[in-house]
Amino acid sequence: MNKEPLVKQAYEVAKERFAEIGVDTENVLQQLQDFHLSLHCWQADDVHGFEVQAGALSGGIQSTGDFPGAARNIDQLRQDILKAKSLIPGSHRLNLHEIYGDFQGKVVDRDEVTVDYFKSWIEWGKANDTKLDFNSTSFSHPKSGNLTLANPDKGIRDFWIEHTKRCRDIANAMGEAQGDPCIMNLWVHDGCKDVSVNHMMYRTILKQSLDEIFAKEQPWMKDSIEGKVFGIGLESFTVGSHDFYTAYAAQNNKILTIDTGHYHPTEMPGDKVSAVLPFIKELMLHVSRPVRWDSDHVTIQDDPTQDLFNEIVRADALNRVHYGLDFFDGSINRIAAYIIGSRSAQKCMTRALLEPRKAISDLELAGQGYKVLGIIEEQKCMPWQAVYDEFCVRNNVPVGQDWMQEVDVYEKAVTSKR
Ligand code: RNT
Ligand code: ZN
Repeated sequence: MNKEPLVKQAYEVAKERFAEIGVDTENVLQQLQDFHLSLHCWQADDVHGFEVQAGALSGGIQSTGDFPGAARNIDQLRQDILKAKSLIPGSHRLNLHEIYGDFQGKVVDRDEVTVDYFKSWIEWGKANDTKLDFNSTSFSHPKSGNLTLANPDKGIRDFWIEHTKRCRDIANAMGEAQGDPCIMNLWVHDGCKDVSVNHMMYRTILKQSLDEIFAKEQPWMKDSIEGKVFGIGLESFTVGSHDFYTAYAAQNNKILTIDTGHYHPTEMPGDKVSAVLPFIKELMLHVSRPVRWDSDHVTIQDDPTQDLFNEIVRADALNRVHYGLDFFDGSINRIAAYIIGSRSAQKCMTRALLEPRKAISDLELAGQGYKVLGIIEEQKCMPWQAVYDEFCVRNNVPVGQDWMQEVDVYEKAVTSKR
């Protein structure tokens, strides 16, 4: 069924309903067009990567499930990403990890990596109108252990410092080639499984390693740093905690990454936004979904995600936030995972942008508390989905669940044959 005429009608009604409360839906559609996600490459293959010498996933993270069709090589991964992107409205970036280099069958250790192994990615990005972001990779390696950049063993620590410095060079080259800074995220799993006493020492070492890594000026890349509560097997202590990186980012002018799976279960990641933005210029998000722990389930329109985007819009911080995704569910169709996660994030942003911000802010300042509460509650039933549908139509992607047919065709023709 061609839904376009119905979508148009519904949009016209929505436009009037929102205009009545002072919200311009055309303006919101423009803002949505400027809302770029950075799709994480690692949902396509359960965080495996293309190292010839690749071992099992380690570093306190886990992808569970063995749904058939995971990308097994660089061509398959690129094909999957393009398929997913074709069913997500808007234009989006791709976030690569170092282990996804084009190694051409060569064993390249992490302290040997250079931009040569990412040349084909840079070309692919240009050819497919996709800007790249980057990540150093300290997990899934014989030297990963429990401690990398915070390791008191100088040999191991220097190995990871060298790796991370090289990754910054690669990110810088990507940024320069695309004429737009590449954001390089740094997350290391360093921590302790059980009671430990040298916390100050580990954190002091991590700080020193970061200082050394960040010493080189890199004009075409930006550093973001990501903390965490705990990892599997490292439950008792995390060197790079949220507090550690918040302080480091504030003092050293770095981007702070907020991964929605990295906080205590009742802690709201959205509340971090206005708490850190007076001190930190920019944020990177890893939008994910923790089910009981940092399980990295596919993003949905849940309360924490909605609250996070509301807080960004209410803080007038849209241009200070970068929007990465970070989930890796190996138990379902992986193309669908990208589409569901991305479209859910966009829907949360649509709702956030459609809020009559000025009006409720004024009411709050005028002491009209019940009206603030009332409008926010009524807002949940406003026809926001008609605006999102219109966004899909204008971007030539299927409306509603119609994308599923294309995923099924692709599964049958491509992923199920792997
Ligand atoms: C792990 C962090 C980190 C990773 C990726 C693969 O808990 O969230 O961002 O998910 O680097
Ligand atoms: Zn993350």
